[in-house]
Amino acid sequence: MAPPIKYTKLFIDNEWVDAKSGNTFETFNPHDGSVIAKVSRGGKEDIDSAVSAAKYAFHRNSEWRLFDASKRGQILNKFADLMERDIEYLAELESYNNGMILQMAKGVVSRGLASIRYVASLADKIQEDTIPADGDVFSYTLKQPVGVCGLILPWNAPILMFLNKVCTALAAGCTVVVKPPEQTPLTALVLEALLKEAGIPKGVVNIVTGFGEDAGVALTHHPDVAKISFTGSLEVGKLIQKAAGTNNLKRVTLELGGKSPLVIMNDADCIFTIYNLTKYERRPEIHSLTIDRLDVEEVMMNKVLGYIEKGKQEGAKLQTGGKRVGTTGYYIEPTVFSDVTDDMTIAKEEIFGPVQRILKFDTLEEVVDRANATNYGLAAGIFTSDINTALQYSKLVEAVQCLVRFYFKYNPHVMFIVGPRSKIQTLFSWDC
Ligand code: TXE
Repeated sequence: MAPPIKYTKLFIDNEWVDAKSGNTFETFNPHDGSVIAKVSRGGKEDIDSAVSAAKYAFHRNSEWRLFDASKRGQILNKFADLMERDIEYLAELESYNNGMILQMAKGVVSRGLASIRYVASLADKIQEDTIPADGDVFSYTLKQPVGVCGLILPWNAPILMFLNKVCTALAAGCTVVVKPPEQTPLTALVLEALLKEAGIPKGVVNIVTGFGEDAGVALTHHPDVAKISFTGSLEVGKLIQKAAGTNNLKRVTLELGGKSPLVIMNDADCIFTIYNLTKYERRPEIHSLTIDRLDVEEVMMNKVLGYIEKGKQEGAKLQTGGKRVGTTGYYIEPTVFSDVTDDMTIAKEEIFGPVQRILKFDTLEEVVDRANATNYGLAAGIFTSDINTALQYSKLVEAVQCLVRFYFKYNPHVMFIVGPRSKIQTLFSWDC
């Protein structure tokens, strides 16, 4: 049964309001493409209202600014308690609007609770330095919240992205305007209701649901926004960086696309089966434990199917999958290509869907150079029994994080493959 939809309006200055334009947009259930709800579509005027509310709440004499740092931590812990109380509903709504399976959504919410409590513990640990200065001088640093933060979220992990950005900004004492993804706006609105229930003061957290080209652009160009934290595409990240440079030089933090090289060394003691990969001496079976990967909307699904066709046209060998599942919803079969070469489109560009590409290499040095030759550097991984190999690869691969002997157990893209050891070292590439 579908979870109840409780919130569909903007949240500005502690009130649920319609967009000034009165406009709304539909949000969909990726499982069957049906409309779940109509949500307020905020634009520039609504962003202006939200930013002025956040700016007022950031005034040096405001309730929020006069809070003890420990009280910020207490409110965040109360927020986590409320999320725990409503964990079933949050997980069901995330699964309903984003398409991830319920078990994964519950795992995501649980991880989110842990991250809130960790960040809450830091609120009163932001320490400064005293600096030895010559003469009769007392010199020290004072770390201050940067101000109004614009937080722009993507569709692939709505709750986790909301918590990672909002809770850290609040722990630091900032005020925020959140622009949730137009594909999956619903859980952000529920989280806002829980923040209000937890006692966050008026104007500290504001939510403007809407699209990038109006609400998103207005936020990144607003002169009273001190910082933007963005997760999304490389293309939009460049636009945001440029907007900051041509306006008030606001700070910008970007988490963009990924092309995560996962290296399987010959000494990997994890059991692998690579089935009928013609170039391999062995032809064992792949037992894919992969979950059918949902794309959140039809345009994303068609983009991934386009890459699959491109892979076939350019000569990669389709080992399994490659098609849409059924005719409703946006499911794509877990797909594996072998005989992929670095010059192929599917090797160079990010495919935000369940498409695994298998490439071969000879030496660690070679595979590091090839892994670093992409435009991305988000995550990487390696399976090996040799600690020196693991440490060397982790040091040399250009990625924000490198996982050794496991890989994103929450990530449905990743195909868990079991069976006898492959004889040839392989470079698996997954996007995540
Ligand atoms: O991102 P977009 P999407 C990558 C991945 C994916 C691609 C597109 O490659 O295929 O991004 O995903 C808002 N000014 N990642 O469409 O378009 C938009 O409304 C301001 C990797 O989700 O960048 C949404 O809220 N805001 C990443 C958010 O930006 C703008 C996770 C993201 O939209 C805007 C997600 C503009 N001009 C996508 N245009 C990861 N590392 O996990 C759009 N937005």
